[in-house]
Amino acid sequence: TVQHPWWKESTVYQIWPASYKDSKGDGVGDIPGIISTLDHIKSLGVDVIWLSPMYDSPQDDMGYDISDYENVYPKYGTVDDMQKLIDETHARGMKLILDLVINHTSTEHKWFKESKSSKTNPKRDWYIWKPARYDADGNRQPPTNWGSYFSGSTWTYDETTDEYYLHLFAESQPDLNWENEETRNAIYKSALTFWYEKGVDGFRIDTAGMYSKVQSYPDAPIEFPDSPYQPCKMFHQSGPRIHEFHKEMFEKVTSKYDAMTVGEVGHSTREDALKYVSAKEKEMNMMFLFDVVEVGSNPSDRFRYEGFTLSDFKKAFESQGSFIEGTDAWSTVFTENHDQPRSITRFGNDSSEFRVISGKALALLQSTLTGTGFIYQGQEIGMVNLPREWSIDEYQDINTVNYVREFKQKYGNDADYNKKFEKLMDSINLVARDHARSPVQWDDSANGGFTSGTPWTRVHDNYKEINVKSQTNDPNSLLSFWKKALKFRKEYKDLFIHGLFRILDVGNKETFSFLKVNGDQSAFITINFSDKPQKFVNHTEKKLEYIYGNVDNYNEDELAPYEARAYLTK
Ligand code: TEU
Repeated sequence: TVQHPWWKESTVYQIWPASYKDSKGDGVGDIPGIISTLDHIKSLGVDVIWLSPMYDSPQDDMGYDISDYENVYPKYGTVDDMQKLIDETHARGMKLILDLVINHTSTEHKWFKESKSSKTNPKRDWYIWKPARYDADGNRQPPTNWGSYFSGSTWTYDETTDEYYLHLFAESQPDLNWENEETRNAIYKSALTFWYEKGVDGFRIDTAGMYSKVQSYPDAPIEFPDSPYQPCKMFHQSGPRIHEFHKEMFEKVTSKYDAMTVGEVGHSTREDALKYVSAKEKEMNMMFLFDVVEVGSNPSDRFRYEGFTLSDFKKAFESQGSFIEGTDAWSTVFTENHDQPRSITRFGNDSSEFRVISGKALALLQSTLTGTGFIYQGQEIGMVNLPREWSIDEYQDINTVNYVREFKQKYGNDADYNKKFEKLMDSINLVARDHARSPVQWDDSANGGFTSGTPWTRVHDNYKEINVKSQTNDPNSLLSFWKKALKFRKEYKDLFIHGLFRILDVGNKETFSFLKVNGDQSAFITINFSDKPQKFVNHTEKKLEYIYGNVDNYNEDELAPYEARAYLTK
């Protein structure tokens, strides 16, 4: 049998520190809290933990705004706590990867403070500064019409030197200037080497496609006529020098360690995708693409949600994963992360009748697909989106908050504002990032056992019904099903982790059936994605041998609502 690198056959569990487990009662999750749950994570069948940013930060974007790469946010703990987490994770035979946020820093980082202090400061060129433009009436305007991912312009004016700095995300997240070699070396040393030397096993690379900007900084074409600022991905996504930068980072740092790297690229042509993740290119091991998580959403504005069909969903898995076939590249499988809503609400059915069974169907689906698998905290117990009745004030994510502020400015005086706002609330309730950030529900005690204090963000009302403790000892729980699914994933890894993916019923709007093929072996998977029974169809010409499914006493000829089965073909 072929010997594969460890990161290909690993299941990764993502932790969002603020909302995971609070050990001290200040209402915010922390590193000792994580350490106290390592056995839970291990018992799931997880091999690698990915910890979202725990670095020192003013927390404008929950730690994706870093003020010091070499320190830990005090509410989460200390560098010593991190060392303990690394060691305790290793002691259980698991690995730990961190988030690598190096497209931008916080405005509170010392590098930026120096850079903004004067035009002649040695770090001036470490960020991206441009002079103003002036319109016909002599009014000062930003250098381009680019729109930020978090609403408004990508440029903020700074009086000290009468120039604008670039920030693709929040005003407090200035983009680093990757054109400057000294800057790149400082990033490698502070953000990568510092943590590799402490024993971390790799990184999830944030916004990995955005470092190289088109240097002429042109205006973007008008895509949203109702906005002064326009999507500008074409000028910073997979830009002219991006592959050169990744090759350099790999050569100078990553290649020195037995590391796993997964780049958050999101949107990419498949030609570029292969450049990022082909083994021979020596850039990174694998990447996150957003075909699945963004299905039905406008890729430039998630809240312009349009809906999707089951066929779109199937094709999204294919375009996201199958581009590696016949190459030396590798892919990822995920349906949740900290930027996405809960998968049961988004792709399954979160009604009390179908929540658990559709969660199991999604678990079976994810566990039979090719690539390295990722699970997000709370997904293993089937946490669902925040209730629709909750007010907008419960939403704290900068993405949501800024969007709503801009929406009010735009439409606040319209006669039908309330109607417009309720429509926006529908899509916020479906796709906002806040849904992933509500505290993990550990048991049925106050605050779901997340904290003994006042949680920084509201705990979901359903924690008595959905929590880790009650599911741990229940063999029929979603948690127990995930454990089973991850076990079968390893047992049949040639098919599930490495096999080719062949959709069999692409146009069918109720069922999702596919083959996983490896040489002359194959598995047949069929899932009912509707709330009605569907006829069972064996799309293969072969005999089937049942592996597992989410209905115990199943009917040979019929799939129950959200029933999922995996078979070997004979
Ligand atoms: O996200 C970058 C990204 O491209 C998106 O998923 C982004 O969150 C979305 O378009 C906003 O609507 C990464 C992190 O995952 C995210 O949490 C950070 O906010 C962002 O980078 C900035 O560091």
